[in-house]
Amino acid sequence: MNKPNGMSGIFTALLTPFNPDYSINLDSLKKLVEFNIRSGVNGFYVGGSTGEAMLMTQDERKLVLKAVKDFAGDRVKLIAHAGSTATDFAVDLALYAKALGYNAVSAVAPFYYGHTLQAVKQYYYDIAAAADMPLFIYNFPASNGFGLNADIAAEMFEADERIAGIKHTSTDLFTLRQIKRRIPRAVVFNGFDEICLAGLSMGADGAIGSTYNFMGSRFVSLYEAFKAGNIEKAQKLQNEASDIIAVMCRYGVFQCEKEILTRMGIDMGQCRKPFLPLSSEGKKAVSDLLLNL
Ligand code: MN9
Repeated sequence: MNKPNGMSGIFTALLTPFNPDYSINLDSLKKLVEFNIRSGVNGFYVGGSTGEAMLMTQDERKLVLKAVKDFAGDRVKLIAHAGSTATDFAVDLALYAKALGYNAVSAVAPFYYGHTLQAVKQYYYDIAAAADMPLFIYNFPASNGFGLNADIAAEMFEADERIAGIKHTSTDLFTLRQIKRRIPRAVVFNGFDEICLAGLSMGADGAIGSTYNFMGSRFVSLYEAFKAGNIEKAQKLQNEASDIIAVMCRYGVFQCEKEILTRMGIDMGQCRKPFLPLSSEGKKAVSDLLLNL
């Protein structure tokens, strides 16, 4: 399988807007998709951590995958996150995304049971074989203890050519570099927005992140500045964004993102439980942030 086309640049890890009763708010989802496409992002990562997919039923996850494809069409690249605790659920979602015309699928390692490395690898091989399309490993060690290193990655890319890339949600950028060095065909996305520029400078092909929901144009400028060799401009954009993200981390990243977008005119609702609602201090902090956006 060849390197997938157009899989680079800034990808928004889409939030899922909810109605007051916590059902999915499709009107707002459409607005969010349009707003992000207008901001110039290259693609969407749909149904991941940011999308609260782990707090949704299988049918709801499919509903979001379908709605985003309907709204976005072929205007941007689409990666469907299909990861789950059960291989069968992940395969079901991957097949659904493929039928919808998604460009790639991705999956976080199976969480909760603390599986053996052998079992985790098999989970990815099963998804790749069933979906028969480019698969991005979602490497997020802090969430499930499974951390990809260059040796494991090299073995997996060697074993299945459909394994196309990695969403590297880790501050270990030496590992990112080692992966790029060992596996030239690997497409690697940086996963923490606060180190986007660092990830790019260590060889990432692009970045997938939650704060791009409302700061997409800023990170597109950062990416372009980096590519053009204008590091000073890229650093300025990163540092300003990092100051904003630092405040958000204190009060809840997704809650703050939803509050910001709601105040910008896209009604995002609350995060699902067990996320707590944004505190009054958090709302005050968001008001201050909005003045500087
Ligand atoms: O998809 C996001 N990862 C998680 C990427 O939320 C686990 C990031 O965008 C972070 O939300 C962001 C703040 O830490 O970098």
